[in-house]
Amino acid sequence: MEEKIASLRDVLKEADRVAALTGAGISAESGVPTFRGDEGLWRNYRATDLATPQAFARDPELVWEFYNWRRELISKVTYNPAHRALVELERIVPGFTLITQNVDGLHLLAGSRNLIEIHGNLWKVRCTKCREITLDRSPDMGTSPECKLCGGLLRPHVVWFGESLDPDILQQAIATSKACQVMLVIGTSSVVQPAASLALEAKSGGAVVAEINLESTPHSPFMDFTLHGKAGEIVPKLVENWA
Ligand code: BJW
Ligand code: ZN
Repeated sequence: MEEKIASLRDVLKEADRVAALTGAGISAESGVPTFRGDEGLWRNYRATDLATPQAFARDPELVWEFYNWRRELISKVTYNPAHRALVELERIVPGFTLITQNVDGLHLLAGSRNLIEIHGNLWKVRCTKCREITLDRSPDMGTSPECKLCGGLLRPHVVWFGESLDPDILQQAIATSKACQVMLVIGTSSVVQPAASLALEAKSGGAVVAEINLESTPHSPFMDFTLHGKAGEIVPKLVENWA
């Protein structure tokens, strides 16, 4: 493992366009539940009851209860050494871009700035009537929060199943993936599209792709590096002894 980490670090040192694609696993060590797996959110909650536009249309109060519970939980946790290591990588690599599927805001809190949040952000809300997007960090939004501008019902500014990603944001993520020389794929099960295909874009653009995950994923077979273990332990090692 240490050898693999050292050779990936050597590859990173040679690159000036590096991308990282993160998923829920990077925040697991901060105490944020992942979606899939034994401890995952979708084990106790059905995604179709909570994370689809149909669920919100049917029962907005239930969906808000779920998001308030997550707001409350995430408001009490903070970033971990893996988030910090990506901030460090942004500082040392000239063209570093972080693409995250996470909506928890922990990359921003840690200090990442060149960041593309492809599934939105839990701390933003969007009016279902006038579409205004606002930042609101209240841990409890109530179950029928209203827009201050028009009185419309607010919804979380996140991307649910069956919804399209913001086309500009998706384009930015695709362009970054196609152009990078190295992509680190950290803590994602690589099953949700179109996010998962970004690693394929990187690979077919000639990038070295590296997966950091507790376990294998459907994308492991085409990875140049697979590092099995905790993101909070492996990612910081990639930025150690850089000079
Ligand atoms: C660790 C660790 C540690 C743990 N260290 N590692 C093509 C084919 C098939 C289906 C589709 C397709 N195109 C579109 C679809 C449908 C759907 C989809 O992909 N379904 C699949 C599940 C089959 N996609 C969509 O609907 C997308 N929209 C779209 O494509 O629009 C166009 C369209 C419209 C209409 C019809 C068809 C197409 C939108 C997807 C939006 C996903 N939204 C969510 C919720 C966000 C809001 C919220 O959080 O509430 O995003 S779902 C959830 O999954 C969340 C995540 O961002 C996303 C990915 O999950 P992630 O991050 O990978 O987490 P996990 O839990 O799955 O994995 C964690 C990993 O970490 C594991 O591997 C662990 O081992 C690892 N781990 N601890 C390192 N310490
Ligand atoms: Zn409004």
